[in-house]
Amino acid sequence: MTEIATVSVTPFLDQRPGTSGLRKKVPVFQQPHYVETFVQAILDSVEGIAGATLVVGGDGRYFNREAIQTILKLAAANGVAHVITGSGGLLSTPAASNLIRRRKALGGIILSASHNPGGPDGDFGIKYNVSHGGPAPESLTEAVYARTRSLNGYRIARAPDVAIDAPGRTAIGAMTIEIVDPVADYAAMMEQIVDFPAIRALFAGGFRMRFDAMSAVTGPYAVEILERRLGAPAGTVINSVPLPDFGGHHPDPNPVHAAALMTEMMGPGAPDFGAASDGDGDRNLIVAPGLFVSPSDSLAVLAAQAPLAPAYAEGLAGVARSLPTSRAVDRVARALNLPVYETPTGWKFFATLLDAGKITLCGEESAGTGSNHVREKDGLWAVLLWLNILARTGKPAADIVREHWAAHGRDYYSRHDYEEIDTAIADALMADLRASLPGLPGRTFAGLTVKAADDFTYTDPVDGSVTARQGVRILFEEDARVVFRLSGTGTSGATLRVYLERFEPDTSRHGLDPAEVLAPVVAAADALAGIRARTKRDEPSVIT
Ligand code: VG1
Ligand code: CO
Repeated sequence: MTEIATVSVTPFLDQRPGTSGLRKKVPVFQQPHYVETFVQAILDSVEGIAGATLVVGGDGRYFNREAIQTILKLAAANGVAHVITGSGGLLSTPAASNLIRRRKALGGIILSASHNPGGPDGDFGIKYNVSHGGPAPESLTEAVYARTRSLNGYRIARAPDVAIDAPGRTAIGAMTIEIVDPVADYAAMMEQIVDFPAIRALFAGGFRMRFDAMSAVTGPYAVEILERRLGAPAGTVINSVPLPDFGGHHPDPNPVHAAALMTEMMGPGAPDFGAASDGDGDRNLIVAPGLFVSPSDSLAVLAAQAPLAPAYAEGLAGVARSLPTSRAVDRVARALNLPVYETPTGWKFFATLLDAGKITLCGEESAGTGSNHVREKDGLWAVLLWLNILARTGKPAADIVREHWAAHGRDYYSRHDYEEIDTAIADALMADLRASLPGLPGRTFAGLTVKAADDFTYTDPVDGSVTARQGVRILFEEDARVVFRLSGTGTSGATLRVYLERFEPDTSRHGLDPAEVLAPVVAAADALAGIRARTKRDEPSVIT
């Protein structure tokens, strides 16, 4: 008989999930009872845990293995009947979402801090996904948070660690544990969505690609799909072995953190196509030889060209983007007469729209793109859809983008992040900005005149839930826009994100440097919010 212990605890008061689950430094999660308390709060807050099937897995970062063993013992003690995990405890976020759906699980516990660095001093995270495969809605994450502050104990099985490194079955007490190949179901799903024969023919014709898995979870998925099933040459996928510290890098697929890939793609003899993914495999970076494709543009191109893939051959029901994502996809929607939705940041807001069949594709400026195939963003899926488009059109990636701009206009775009600023300073900046909103229309900043200014409140068109204070947006008469918000995924201090864009309809002006085009918008943003004076920073920490 497996002994079930009840352990008393003093609640932790800092376990409030952010944009995508609870994220903290590894040493915070390593405190005695910390993981246990948060997971017990999840198990207490979700209805139907007794007898349920759960999916559990993570991106392989430092502390993944220990956390999984703890979660298995908590699940067993709380009456979960069956757990499905990937061998080694590995599951990319989109693969976990797929498993929850395909296996009709009650939900899943995903261990990741996504694009944040890993290792003993890096970041860790835990989030809960519900039965549709997507992140828990805010009503549930807030209930979990309330529970963490009130519970006084957790239940855990006193059992030895179980072996999860190879596919098979094991158990803790009455709870069975099924260890699956993390890639198999996901790869099978991709074969149903995109045109594998066309992509296979593309590679057979000598098409060269570089995929940087950034020493994170996507490596095994990319090797299996790109190299084994699609015939890309061995070595197409680099940094393909998931490492607990991601080789010391930031597994964030943007031009700054994927610098080696960018250098190769901008240099002589660049491959025909470059891509990268993040820590947990839900983000994607797309780069053509000599041309970085901004995630907002990538979403717009995919929306315009998706019907070239078998899964979307009948067209799209609609599209959605998060507030700070550029309006490029709106222009495609207008041209195709499709509904377009603007949501707060974070994938959880797309789930109701996808479930209701209102949209087929959606995305975020932070390199997240996805569709109705799962309820998470999906990095490798976006890369495969791009390959499908390249294979079926026979055009170089850069031509696809330039022709897109010629047809719809170009939304020059950039994001400026000010990381680890003092929380009080960041809060005051946002509060003062909010207070100034009513007086802004008609005023001019750095030559740009404010047309409209508000703090975004979202009303979900499906379930009617209202989410307020999701970002300050300022629209200028000159068809430029700036959005300000504070990050909900950081683990130290505050991160101010400033999202900048400007529309340019004139094709002869589509080859300019985004920094040059956006300079007046940057100046206006500083004049509006006093960023430099308040933060005492001359420059953002990261520009993407
Ligand atoms: C960031 C991004 C957001 C994304 C979130 C989770 O959130 O801006 O678009 O959904 O990370 O992505 P924030 O609150 O820091 O701006 V991931 O790849 O962590 O699951
Ligand atoms: Co991620």
